[in-house]
Amino acid sequence: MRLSEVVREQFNKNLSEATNEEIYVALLKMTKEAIKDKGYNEGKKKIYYISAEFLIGKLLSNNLINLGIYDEISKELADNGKNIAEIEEVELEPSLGNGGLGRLAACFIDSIATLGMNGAGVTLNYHLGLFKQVFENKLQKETPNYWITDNCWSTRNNERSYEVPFKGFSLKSTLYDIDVCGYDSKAIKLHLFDVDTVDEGMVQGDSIRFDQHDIARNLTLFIYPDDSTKDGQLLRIYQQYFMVSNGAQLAIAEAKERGCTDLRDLADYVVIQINDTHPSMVIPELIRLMTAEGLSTDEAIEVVKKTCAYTNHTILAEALEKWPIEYLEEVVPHLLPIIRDLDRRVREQYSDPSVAIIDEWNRVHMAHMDIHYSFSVNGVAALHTDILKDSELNNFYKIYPEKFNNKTNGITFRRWLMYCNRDLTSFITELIGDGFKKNADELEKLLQFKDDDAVLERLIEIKKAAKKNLVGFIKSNTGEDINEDAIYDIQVKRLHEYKRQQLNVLYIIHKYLEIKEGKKPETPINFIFGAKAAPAYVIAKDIIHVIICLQNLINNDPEVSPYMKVVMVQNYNVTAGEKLFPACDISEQISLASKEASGTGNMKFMLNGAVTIGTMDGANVEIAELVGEDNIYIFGESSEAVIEHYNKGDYRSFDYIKRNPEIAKLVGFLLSPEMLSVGHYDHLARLHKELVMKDWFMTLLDIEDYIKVKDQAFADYNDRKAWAKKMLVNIAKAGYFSSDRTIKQYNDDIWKLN
Ligand code: 26Q
Repeated sequence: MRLSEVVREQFNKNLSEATNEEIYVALLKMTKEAIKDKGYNEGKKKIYYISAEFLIGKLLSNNLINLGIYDEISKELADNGKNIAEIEEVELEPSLGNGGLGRLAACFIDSIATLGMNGAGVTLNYHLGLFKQVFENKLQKETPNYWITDNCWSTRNNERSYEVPFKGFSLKSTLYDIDVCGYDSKAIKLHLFDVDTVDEGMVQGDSIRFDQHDIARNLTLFIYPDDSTKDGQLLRIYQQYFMVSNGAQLAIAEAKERGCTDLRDLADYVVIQINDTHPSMVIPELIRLMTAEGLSTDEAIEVVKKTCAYTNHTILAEALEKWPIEYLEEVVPHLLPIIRDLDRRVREQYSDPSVAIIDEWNRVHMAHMDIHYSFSVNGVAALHTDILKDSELNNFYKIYPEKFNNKTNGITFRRWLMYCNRDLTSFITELIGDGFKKNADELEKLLQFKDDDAVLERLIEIKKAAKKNLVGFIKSNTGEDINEDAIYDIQVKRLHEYKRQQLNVLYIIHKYLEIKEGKKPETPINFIFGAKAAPAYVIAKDIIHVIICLQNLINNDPEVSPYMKVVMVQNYNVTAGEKLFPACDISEQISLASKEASGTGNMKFMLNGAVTIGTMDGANVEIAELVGEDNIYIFGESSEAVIEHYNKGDYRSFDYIKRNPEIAKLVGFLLSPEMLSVGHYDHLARLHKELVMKDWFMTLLDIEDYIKVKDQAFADYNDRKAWAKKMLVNIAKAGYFSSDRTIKQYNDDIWKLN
């Protein structure tokens, strides 16, 4: 049925007379039906990707593209005086994730569907997601992000509901499903478990505060409610257990429906990928469920060891979950005998206390449980996996070398090229045909145009159009006017000290002071940031404050603003990313080497023709190998050198300040009269002190090299043709980072679906 007919049927109107909201509702209905009509992937064995986060973004256009009807629909809309971009605006973006890990899960289910694999995502139906970020008084404020309405992509599935026991009570789940349509293929489901008793009215006003004790009413309100307090941590355990118990019960029920008559054979029907440690309780839960059905503990453990696989996404010690036993006793006492038994078995075999599950302070190390009781342990980029093997998890690697493997992350090109950069996609298709849409390696064919002036010119034009588009977004998002002919230097990612937004800040101060002294850049530069900080992460919030202060100071200074501007995008999310990646010239990937497991924004920028400035960290290393040193700007100390600094404890930021007056000047500027005229003393002073006295993530270690290399990048930009060649090489070499490649590798090496 055509869209105009659906609109007529639903609203008794012509398409040209319908409102954008009505058209959206009609498209939603039409698209949902089209997906259902195509059907779902099948197979004896099924992959359950369990993740506390699925940062799916808006789905309308993505689904239209994957169904192959985007062009047709946008033409029909245009013929009736409507604009598809305005219809897209109607959809609310769910914020079911923090950042990389959640977005990776979303890219993965797109690829699982596209590659025809039998699979599903399992998560929770957070009613208010993470939080919506607003800036008030130059500070981050967190407000609830409502996204569930009568017209959203999830549908209630009344066929599945499970009882989940907690200490003293149990909760019955309700299931909501979102169909994830593959590109030119069938669909899979994202399962979002919920409880009917959840009450959005618990939230206090426009804040993210609520009563953390009333579990039946608050369980699925927010993702990761503040876990700096005991109540917050208990709620997190309630959430995690609710998620995995439902996931495990679902996997067992479906396995039986597919013909599994003996749970000892479960691994022939089910494989569970544990996305970081957040779903780790699925291991004792599966054992509990299977022993309840008559398996011995030994048998149940053997089955689990063949069914579960674990992905590690971080080496930051503070992000590795260790739950106090007493907290688990308070929430899930029935799991404790199982966890203690798993720990006992480990201790019987290995005397090294560093590989035990329960430590001397009675904390349960979730990652340790995963490694002992999964058959696969993977890191998310080559360097990251090497660091796990050689240092972070070396004691485990020595026991289980065969379990460790690398799966370098990837991104779905459907969203991060074909949807968000339609001009570039058409141009690539003109040049090399559309084979790259199914086989991303074909992008390499672009290399034959490396010296073709007309092609390079077009790339520059396409970039310029994307910048123009971003100018409008920035204006509406921040109120700032930015120059469309400037260099676009962009750092978008969660705010964390290890990602070193503060290093970028110091460069901006350097540039500002240079311009003040009369040294003007040949081409103006826009420095663009987007980042949410965890609500309890004080220094991260101070860094946001400093960026907004610089935006205020610099953009309003007539001596400086013609040459540089700074903007902090409010509420950076998937939708904002779709506008930012295509417009970028320089992609900031400047984490302290060894700390960024992979990064995936680096891949999105590269695919859209940005050139990376980065450290040899995470997947930057693989990007550098692929594009070669002429097409990337690498700076800073190596991961080995950084790890050695930590081992020796010999990094002192104060020494850098003492030794180098230039560095002292940049850091000192944070407390200058200029900054104090726009900012809050407490916040500026706290960050200043942190940088001078502690600087745990070694900002000053790399600052000199960063300034030198970044100055070089800005200078090189002025040779437009040479720069366009770098863009082309980056696009051509991005094929490796398709999540289709990643998922094929997961399947070949880990899942082995039939
Ligand atoms: C842990 C304990 C208590 C509360 C929260 C958490 C928590 C929450 C979220 C720990 C970690 C996360 C998210 C981690 C994450 O996004 N990691 C990123 O994963 C990406 C996909 O693999 C990588 O590309 C990034 O390098 C990595 O930082």
